[in-house]
Amino acid sequence: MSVVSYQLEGDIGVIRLNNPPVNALSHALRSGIQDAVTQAQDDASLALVLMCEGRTFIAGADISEFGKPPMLPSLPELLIVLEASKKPIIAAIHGTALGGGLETALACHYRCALPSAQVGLPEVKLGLLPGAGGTQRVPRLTGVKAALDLMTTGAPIAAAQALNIGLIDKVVEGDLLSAALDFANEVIEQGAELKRVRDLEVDKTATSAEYFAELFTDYRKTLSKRFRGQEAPHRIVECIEAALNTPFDEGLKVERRLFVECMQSPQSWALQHMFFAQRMSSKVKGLPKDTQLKDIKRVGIIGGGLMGGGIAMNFVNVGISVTLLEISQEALQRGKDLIAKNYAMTVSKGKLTVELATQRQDMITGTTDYHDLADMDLVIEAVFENLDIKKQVFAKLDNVCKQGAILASNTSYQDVNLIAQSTSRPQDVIGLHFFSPANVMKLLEIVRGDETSNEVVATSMAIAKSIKKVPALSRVCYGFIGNRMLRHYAREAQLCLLEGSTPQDIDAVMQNFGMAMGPLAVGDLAGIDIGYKAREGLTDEQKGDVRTYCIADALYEMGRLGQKTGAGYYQYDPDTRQRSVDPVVLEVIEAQAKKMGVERKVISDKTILERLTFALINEGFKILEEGIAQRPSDIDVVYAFGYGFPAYRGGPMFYADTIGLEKIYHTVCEFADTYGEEFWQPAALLKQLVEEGKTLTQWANS
Ligand code: T1G
Repeated sequence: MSVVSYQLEGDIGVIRLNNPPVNALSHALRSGIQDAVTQAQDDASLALVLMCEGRTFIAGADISEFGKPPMLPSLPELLIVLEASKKPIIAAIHGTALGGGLETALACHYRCALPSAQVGLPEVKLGLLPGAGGTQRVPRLTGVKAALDLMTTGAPIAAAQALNIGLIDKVVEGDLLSAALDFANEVIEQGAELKRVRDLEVDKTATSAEYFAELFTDYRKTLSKRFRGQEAPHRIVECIEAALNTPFDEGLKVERRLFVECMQSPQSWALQHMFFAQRMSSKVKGLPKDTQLKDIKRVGIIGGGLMGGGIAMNFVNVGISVTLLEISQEALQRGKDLIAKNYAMTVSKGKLTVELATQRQDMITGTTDYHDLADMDLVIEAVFENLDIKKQVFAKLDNVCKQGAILASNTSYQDVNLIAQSTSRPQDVIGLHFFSPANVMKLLEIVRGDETSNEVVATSMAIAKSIKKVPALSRVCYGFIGNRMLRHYAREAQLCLLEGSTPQDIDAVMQNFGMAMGPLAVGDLAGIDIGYKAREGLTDEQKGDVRTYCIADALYEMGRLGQKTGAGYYQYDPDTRQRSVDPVVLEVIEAQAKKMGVERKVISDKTILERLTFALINEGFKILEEGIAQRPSDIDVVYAFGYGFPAYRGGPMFYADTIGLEKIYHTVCEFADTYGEEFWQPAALLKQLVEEGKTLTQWANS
């Protein structure tokens, strides 16, 4: 079936695009549009309508074509053809007109949209910028400030707002084609003016050159904080400055130059990798296409603490009712109060109305009786991280829940197989590991046990999508994907501390690398008591080398648990929670080093970075060779969405290919010589790929 069709409807030529699933501007689509517009120049039509079949207007350039040899017409060339049309072209928008899609609409002479439509320029999320005239046309319609906001956030806006800032001309009700034809006839009756955006000037009324200079300076400062380390946002500002200060065609040249720079940047390759990685992670290898999904209408959650309450919010936020079970009315009330506090915070930020917050909380029913879970379609246990307690909970669930209910544990470490064996239905047991705060963090680690059924795995993936999480499937091992790798990253942070660094040295290196927070600040946020208590149940052998936790234990024993006690690796302002260096910590570190017979020496930033990131990567290779994770990009999803790893570096495994596996392998071997093979055993898969001269991406695609 042709991706572009053209036919006359009365005096109007209608160009219909049909390139599922999102009408991305593939080469075929670009050629088809160009042919249709060219044909229409000489036919009986008086105006043209450009619209799309399927669920949305054009959602952008075809990202799958990036990096391949360019095929003409390019999108910028096509848009020049559209704008030069002798007959007015009306873009009729539904769904999401994004990126090159919105740019196509802007090259048309008029734009109309359904009330439910959204428009946006999300290129910045791919490390790019609108490269088909968007940076030059948008400011001419909306002014500079709205253009800056639209392009640097990449966030879509509703049709009404787009109308308000001048991006579209009309919001139309009812059938889109009929409304667009009516609009086109109106345009004809009013003289069929060719309103080319390129002919407009950026509005400078009542604003001085100094105002704009200051605006751009302030904006750049804000962007440096919000998009720390990222290049594309700053290039967008440069393009918009060009729109303000130079003629249209000059501005297009600036845009083209900077767009090409973005396309050639490792940051963009990494963000494009993440775009596909987060869509790939919900696909389960070997799962039959016709696997039945269970219908999840009622969800039970056990435990109304920080995690349970956050998990409950995910479900009521999408209209799924929750029964929240706690051990007492007091505990239940505490849980509900915590949820109420979370919603109140969202309402105070203007992100939610009071009515909706109330409506969602009303969908949470409290109970202290397990029998109230009998009809639940899914029950998620979020009790204390102790295997025996979890086994007891699942044994109770096995007794009360209906057949076919999914029994899930929010455990972050415990063996899902052992939990499943405490029931008569291991095929219905799975791990759904949420990340704190559970109502905010996007990652959901789905842990399949040896006996977990395909239906339960497939339904869990569907649940993740419905509650707007990004899933990653893991097999059972200690810490699954994320926390297992984190132990090695944290180990190196502790050893660097003991051997010569300070918390601020290490955290500065990792924050400059792009991590949301450094490992020691994260330790203070989570609480030093968490690790201490997790170690309490372990034998000395299980605890591992005492050097990897002696500092943490010393701080714990001093009552320094982190933010919750106002001091940990740092000290915290009681009001602002602002952290600052605490000289006491260095004394603790030096005392432990002395006790361990470790002579402290300065460790370079480069060594700190390589020890922490290569430890993470090496363990990631082991997770792949053991089949714990399905693919390298799933590990990247885990780290970008669960641990604050910079998406513009593509996640730890993509980053490994960026550094080069040979460099990593040889450095790991050097670390083995320097720091001992106990910690630095090169992964077999890493060694194998280096010997074969393959990248991890090539291995994953083989
Ligand atoms: N190109 C190619 N494939 C795309 C695509 C695109 N732009 N957008 C989506 N897909 C695929 C996606 O991989 C998935 O495939 C399927 O469509 C459904 O997507 C010159 C250079 C439109 C809001 O960044 O934000 O234009 O997994 O699962 O949740 O200035 O897709 O089924 O095989 O996300 O309903 C700018 C990206 C490009 C928009 C729909 N545009 N897409 O969300 O479905 S750069 C974007 C989205 C650009 C110009 C520049 C979302 C969506 P599969 P989905 P969804």
